[in-house]
Amino acid sequence: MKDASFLPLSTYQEYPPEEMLKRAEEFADDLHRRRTIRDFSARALPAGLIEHCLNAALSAPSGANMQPWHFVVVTDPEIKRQIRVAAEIEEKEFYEHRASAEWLEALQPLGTDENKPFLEDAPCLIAVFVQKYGLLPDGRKFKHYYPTESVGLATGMLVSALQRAGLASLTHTPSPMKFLNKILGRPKHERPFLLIVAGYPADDAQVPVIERRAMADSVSFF
Ligand code: IYR
Repeated sequence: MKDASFLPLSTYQEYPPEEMLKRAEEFADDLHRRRTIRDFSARALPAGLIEHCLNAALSAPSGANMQPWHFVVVTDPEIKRQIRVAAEIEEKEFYEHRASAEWLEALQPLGTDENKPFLEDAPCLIAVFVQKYGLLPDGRKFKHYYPTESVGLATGMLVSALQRAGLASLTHTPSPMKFLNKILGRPKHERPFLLIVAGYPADDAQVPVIERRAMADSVSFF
């Protein structure tokens, strides 16, 4: 086995207990203020902001530290248009034929349909890909461990970072979304995982009236 090498932990930061509580509470409050939105403004984003949010995502833990992800940031209007056209074709099929009655019923409170103007309106789309395996420069494959879980963690951190930065976001899953590989030139071993739409909300943005489950319904303590 290859020798592991270690260094002293130098980045951990301890806080006094009251400060820990305050930080934890403020962070939770901030995340609870996040709402998925579908009405985006075309306002441009501060330069470098998305890069910082992506940098947060790149800190995610991953199976055997394989970091099995790739993020594609799209701000080019023509590429956004291509993504919208392709997504709306799939979504029309979904709403008219593919979705079960049960699924459509579950989506009813969200008020979604096949029209996806936000894919062009929003200043920034981030396509997240899972690499099913790694590729060495000579083309040999190596195994990735827990790739889906790892990319889920990184994506959650990205969504949290966007919120912390003051941006609104939408976690969008046109289904199927293989068209993203073609439009964005990603290789076959990368599976589109999620399309994140990021930007400022439109002035008249509305959100559906939905509730978050109470802690007692989602968490058990022993
Ligand atoms: N992809 C479709 C349908 C959809 C599915 C789920 I699960 C959602 O949480 C929301 C929408 C769409 O984007 O409209």
